[in-house]
Amino acid sequence: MTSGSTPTPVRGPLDGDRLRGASELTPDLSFELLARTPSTNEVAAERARTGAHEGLVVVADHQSSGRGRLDRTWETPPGTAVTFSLVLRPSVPPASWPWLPLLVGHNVAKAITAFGYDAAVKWPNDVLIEDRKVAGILVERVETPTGPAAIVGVGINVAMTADELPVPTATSLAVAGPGAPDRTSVLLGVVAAVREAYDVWQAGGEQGAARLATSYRSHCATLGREVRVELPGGGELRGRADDIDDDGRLVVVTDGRTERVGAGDVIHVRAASA
Ligand code: BT5
Repeated sequence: MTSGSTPTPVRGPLDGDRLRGASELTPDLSFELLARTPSTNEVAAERARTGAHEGLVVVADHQSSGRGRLDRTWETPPGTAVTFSLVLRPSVPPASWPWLPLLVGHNVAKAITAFGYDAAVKWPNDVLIEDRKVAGILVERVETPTGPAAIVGVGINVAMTADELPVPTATSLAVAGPGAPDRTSVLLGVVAAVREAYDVWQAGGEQGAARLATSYRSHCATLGREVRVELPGGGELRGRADDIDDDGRLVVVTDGRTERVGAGDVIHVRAASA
């Protein structure tokens, strides 16, 4: 199902009634549905600064100027994607914050897997199906009068046809297999998975942190692969992705040396065992 001749998947607006129902049933989540907005991360950051509680989910039916990391853009044609931002107010120690983006990527991948896809997370938090990006995550810290908040932005390609994919490295649920779920179901499944995992992690102390690290390591598609890492300041690193350390950094073995990378774009070159 990867050709441009794939029939156009069913389109329709997000279901506001289902989101209202979910808000009533799950007190730790509430949904604010916007028909169109430039960036849900910007709206959610503003809501957090003016007192939004943990668990507010700002959803755009269409996001017109989505942001990626490092001033890059996130493009989604109307009616084809899930784009939302979840406000969190983590109480874990500051040293644990770097794990939050990894937790989100891991659990978005798990939620997509639960819909029947073979999804995996590429360090730190790109979600891939067959090595193509189906979801991107942008976690930003904002200062608010009641302490720092995390804005967890998630974009998932749901109903795009092959012709609508913004870049050749992208895929969508509709392209990856027949019978893609509707956008509202994807949104609710993903938000619930992330919120639950976050609560378990927060409540679990050191044990929770260790469990997350073990689970992330065992599902991360990057480990064991030959990688090229484009570093944020320019320059790159080539080697074998050997581990994720306790601070969430990628450990790369290159020419017998061990380097730890806290941020960067990873390109999977080939499987180490190939
Ligand atoms: C990301 O950045 O992957 C983070 C994307 C976060 C988007 C969400 S949507 C809700 C919330 N509100 C926002 O404004 N943002 C968040 P990065 O790793 O920098 O990847 C960006 C790169 O992915 C672009 O430069 C393109 O090459 C590619 N790209 C753009 N749109 C894409 C798409 N829909 N699917 C796959 N790849 C895409």
